[in-house]
Amino acid sequence: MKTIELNRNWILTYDDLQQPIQTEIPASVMNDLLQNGRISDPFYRDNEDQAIEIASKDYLYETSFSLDDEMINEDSIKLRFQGLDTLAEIKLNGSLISHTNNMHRMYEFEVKELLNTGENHLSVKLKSPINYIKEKQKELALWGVPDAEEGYPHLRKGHSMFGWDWGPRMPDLGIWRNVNLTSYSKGRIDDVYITQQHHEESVMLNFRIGLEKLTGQAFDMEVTITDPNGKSESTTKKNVALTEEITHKVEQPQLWWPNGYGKQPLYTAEVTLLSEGKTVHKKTIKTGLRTIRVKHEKDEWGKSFEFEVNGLSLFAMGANYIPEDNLLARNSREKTKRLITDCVDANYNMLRVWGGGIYPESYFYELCDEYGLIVWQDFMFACSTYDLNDEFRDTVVHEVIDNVKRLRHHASLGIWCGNNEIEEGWEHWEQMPNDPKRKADYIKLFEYIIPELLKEHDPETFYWSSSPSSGGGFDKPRDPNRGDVHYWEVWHGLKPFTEYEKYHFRFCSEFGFQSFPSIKTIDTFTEPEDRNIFSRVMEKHQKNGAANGKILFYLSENFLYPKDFESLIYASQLLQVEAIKYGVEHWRRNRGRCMGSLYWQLNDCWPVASWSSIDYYGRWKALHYFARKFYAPLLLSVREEGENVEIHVTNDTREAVSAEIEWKLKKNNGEEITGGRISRQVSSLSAERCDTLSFLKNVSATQKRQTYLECSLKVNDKVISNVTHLFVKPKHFTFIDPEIQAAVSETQDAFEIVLSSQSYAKFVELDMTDNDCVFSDNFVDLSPDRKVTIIAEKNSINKEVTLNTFKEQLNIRSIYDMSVHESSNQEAYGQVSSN
Ligand code: BMA
Repeated sequence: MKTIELNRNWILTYDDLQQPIQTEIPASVMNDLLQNGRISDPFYRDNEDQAIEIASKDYLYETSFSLDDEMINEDSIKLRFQGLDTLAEIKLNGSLISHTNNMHRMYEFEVKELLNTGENHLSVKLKSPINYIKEKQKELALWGVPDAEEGYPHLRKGHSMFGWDWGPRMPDLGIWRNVNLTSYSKGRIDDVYITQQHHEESVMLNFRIGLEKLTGQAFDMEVTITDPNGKSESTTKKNVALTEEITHKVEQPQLWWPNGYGKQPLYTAEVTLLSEGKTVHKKTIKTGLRTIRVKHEKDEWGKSFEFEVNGLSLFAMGANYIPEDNLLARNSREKTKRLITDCVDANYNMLRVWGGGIYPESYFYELCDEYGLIVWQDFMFACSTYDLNDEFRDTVVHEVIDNVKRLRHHASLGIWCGNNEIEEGWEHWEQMPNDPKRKADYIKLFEYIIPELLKEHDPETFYWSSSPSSGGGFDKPRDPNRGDVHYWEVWHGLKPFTEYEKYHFRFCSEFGFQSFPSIKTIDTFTEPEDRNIFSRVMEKHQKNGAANGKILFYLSENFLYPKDFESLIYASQLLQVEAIKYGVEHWRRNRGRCMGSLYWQLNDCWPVASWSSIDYYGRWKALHYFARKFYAPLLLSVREEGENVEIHVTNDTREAVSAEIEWKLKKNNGEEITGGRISRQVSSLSAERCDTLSFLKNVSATQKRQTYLECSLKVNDKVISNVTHLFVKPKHFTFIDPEIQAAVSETQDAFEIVLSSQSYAKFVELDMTDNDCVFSDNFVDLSPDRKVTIIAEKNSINKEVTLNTFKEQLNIRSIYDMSVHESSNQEAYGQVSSN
């Protein structure tokens, strides 16, 4: 068997293009035009507007390649496209091979009869997706979200490429994944499906192998398993049938665990097809040994929804993942790796691949395997109605089978989910037309066709028909006591952050709050005159209609009016922190009843104001630093209940801990008023209220505006976390100028910043003016008696800098600097009685 890649030497042409463009696969029209200076950056200012015109034309990609006799003489030659975006007419040496209609599936064609020894010519004509959906929409109007181009549900192309409430309307076209030719004689391995049976001391692997045979000759099969230490063992079977089962026992298995619960050892399975002792075809699959189950069982509150890995129920912590770039040709393993490691750095154990985008590249899942992130995988359907005609059904069936076969062996794959929010839409969204035919199509596709396909191709992975859902059949998809919930009353519903506490969802798979990205990111798409959140350019990069007003509403509820544009950006990121932290801490305090928190959203596909915690350029917003804190395996949290202050510890580690908590009630100048210590044993995988403090009844309303609580959690003499808590909204708290000092020194691999302050400082942000850096901690709180050391690893800075440059570029601000302070007069504090 021989494979040649056909990814090099392509040219792009179209009607108005004078000079053809040389390119490579992955290729996209907009990226090729951009790279060759034919269009200006579509992400800059309002350049997005040119995209629809570009996507309203047809384009031609062509390549030539030569083949030798050896390849031509084989019995079969397959031309394989891993991803065509989307409406392609494929010709080989002038003969039409096929028309395609689905970017989410793979296409393979037998082409032996069309190929020549020597030069061959392959062309892919891409038809305009915009013209297509317009035509189809005229024939049959399908409902979809108004933020995307009308008619998008007609085409199996990433929905959000047509626009979303965080995405530009930029439906690029391209050949977005590998193209290759494979020649073989005798036969090949068509399909390998591995299942695992876990026993006390061993795991039994069962291989179901499907063959394609082009000869009557007998084949043998060898299965080799290599463990994470490199030790191999093989099982052989002679004279195999077209479908064969082989079992292989792994003794003393090394189990795969999600991040935070253990290691991620991976095993390699090699399946070899042999004829007369010679290798005919070999397939290699990496997998991890684990069980992942979703427990959806009746209990005292309703019905659980919890992930159980190797028998251990875990609290899912993470966020929702959307496509990383609107121009898909710019994606890379390197960029995805950075994003995945950023998730691990923030203590995630799960990512939800949201259904309105694309099925990610295989390296995305390989990275999730390696780093221990469980993948919640939606099928690519979201917030829309579909017409389940024969053509649509056929292409979706291929799409499902292709992706299930591609992804089912990944250790990280935790759940298949039919779609995003469509069941909820039918039940709760007024704007969704009540169309019985489309509703019947919904049931057929998500509650019959897809689960039937999964029974055949991946019965081991749990299937959930929609997110959110209570189990399907339009049975109260928003029920807080069953299944998963998307909770949007905080943000879309303008409810206060405290509203989260009213609910004890079983699993909150979406909730979110918007913020603006870093000023450095805003600078990339604006001119100075645009830097006002209501400017036309800033509004172009804000896709959720009423969102800027919402940010300002929540701002008015929580903070003083910011003094300038940059302070407003900073404030928006703090609001986002306050919202999401409030929700997560509440759900983690209710561990057991609630078993998951996935905030909306991890990342951005272009520079935009959105719900993300990491922006398009990979810059961490305040929220990502806080995710690291509120998703820490050991979480210290404080909550007020009337006159009482509760101190909670949530322990998501596999060991019980002896928690030493120290609390201090302090004045805004940092002076200690009273304090105490709490010692408490917190069992593994549990949440405990460690104490209820009653000092608040002695603190007057005036004093509350000048008093804060500082708490630290120590385990084994190590401070795990330090938090401060205000008893009034930050806008009503009297912050004194903290006069923050930073002593910066250099070690071989890092810069070390020791922060100190003259009075209480909240949300102290460190940033570099021109460079980017991920700090060991950020947005910290300072008290005069507690210095905080922050490390900036040199390899986390995007450019080599000297100590002097680092110092020059280091910007520090806190909540005090956000607003104008006219006077330093303070209200008198008075006495706080100590009991
Ligand atoms: C959720 C998601 C997305 C959307 C987000 C923000 O409902 O599923 O469709 O972008 O909310 O509105």
